[in-house]
Amino acid sequence: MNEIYVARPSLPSVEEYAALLDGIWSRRILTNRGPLLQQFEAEVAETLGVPHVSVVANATLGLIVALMEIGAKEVITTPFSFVATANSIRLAGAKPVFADIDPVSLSLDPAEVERKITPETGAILAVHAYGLPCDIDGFEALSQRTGIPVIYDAAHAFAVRRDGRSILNAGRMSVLSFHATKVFHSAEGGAIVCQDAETKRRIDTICNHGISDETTTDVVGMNAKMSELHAAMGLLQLRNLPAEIAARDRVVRRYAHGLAGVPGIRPICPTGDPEHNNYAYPIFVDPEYPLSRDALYAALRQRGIIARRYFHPLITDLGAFRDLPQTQVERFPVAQSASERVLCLPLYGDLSQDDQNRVIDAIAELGRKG
Ligand code: T4K
Repeated sequence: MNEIYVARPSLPSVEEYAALLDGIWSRRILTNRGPLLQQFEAEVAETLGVPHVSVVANATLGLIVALMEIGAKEVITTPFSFVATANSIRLAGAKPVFADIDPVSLSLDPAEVERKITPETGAILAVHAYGLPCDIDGFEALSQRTGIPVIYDAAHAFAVRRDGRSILNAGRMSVLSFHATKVFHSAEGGAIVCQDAETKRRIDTICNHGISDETTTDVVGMNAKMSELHAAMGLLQLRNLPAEIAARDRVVRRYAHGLAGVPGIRPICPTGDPEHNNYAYPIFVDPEYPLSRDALYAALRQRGIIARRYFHPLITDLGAFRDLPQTQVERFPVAQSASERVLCLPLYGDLSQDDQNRVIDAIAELGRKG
């Protein structure tokens, strides 16, 4: 029996990729803002409907660069995320301060953030978890009132819109992931979205070791550049994006239909919403379901279905973060509850109907037997 993974990257044909590799071989420009990278950056901006994009080697570096650009010393963020969110704060030399999340969006709650603001707070790093938009209006108001900039970790939010506009235009900057497991990928990669050319210039400088010309390095930077080989993959994947999102939409509808009658199984993301990107299929395993979330996770694994508990444990319970003064004394009840109940089911465009039926039938059967 084949294993069914939570994510599976879509791929262009080897021939299409080889055709772009031919150009790279003949030019011998492999990195440092080559022609494919520049074309990729322009096409990403156009696809997303955002003014400025800086493509980077991955979202973790993108987050670090965004935080370096702001120069924050203390950053308020969520404990309910992939560890990269909090790692980036520490790697940028800042102190993470955690606040609880909203029970519906599963993203940072602006009211909880406000309670954590101190004179040292330099930025808010909010995550659009599973591509569900944060309370953008709440953060906009908070940012205007306090002058504290908001950065969005939009690793999951490629192509997500609200009222017809990209949510990536909110806040000071948004950071995307183009990792292989995402809706849109370039194997490894990411991007920083910003609203003005001057900010983009500074971001690009930080991404290139802080070098602004051959003899000038006025800021400390790093290497966050994407290679031409990754840009080639990204360019081809952009062409595949509408088909991938449409295929995921069909998978999501089948889950919604197949799991509708299973008591205690509750989908978290919308079904059939053209503004959502169907990045993941997280469900809540509620008390009416006879198995706990962890028991369901283990039972599915025994059947070769590798669902994932994103995000468990909370970042604040991970060894790298639980010894901070704040996390030793404070709990985050809403985030804790979400972390104990969420399970992400396999979702990708070419998930076969047979494989998806295996997932649905297993959850339904375990729900009957307990
Ligand atoms: N912020 C947020 C909110 C994030 O979720 C992430 C990353 C980041 C920031 C940082 O973005 P990057 O710096 O990575 O660009 C995966 C991804 O590696 C990670 O990118 C992602 N979030 C996170 C939620 O999931 P793992 O350790 O769970 O991945 P892994 O290797 O277990 O892959 C999951 C499944 O996908 C595997 O069981 C099989 C399948 N798979 C995976 C890869 C890599 C494939 O079929 N092919 C592949 O190439 O972190």
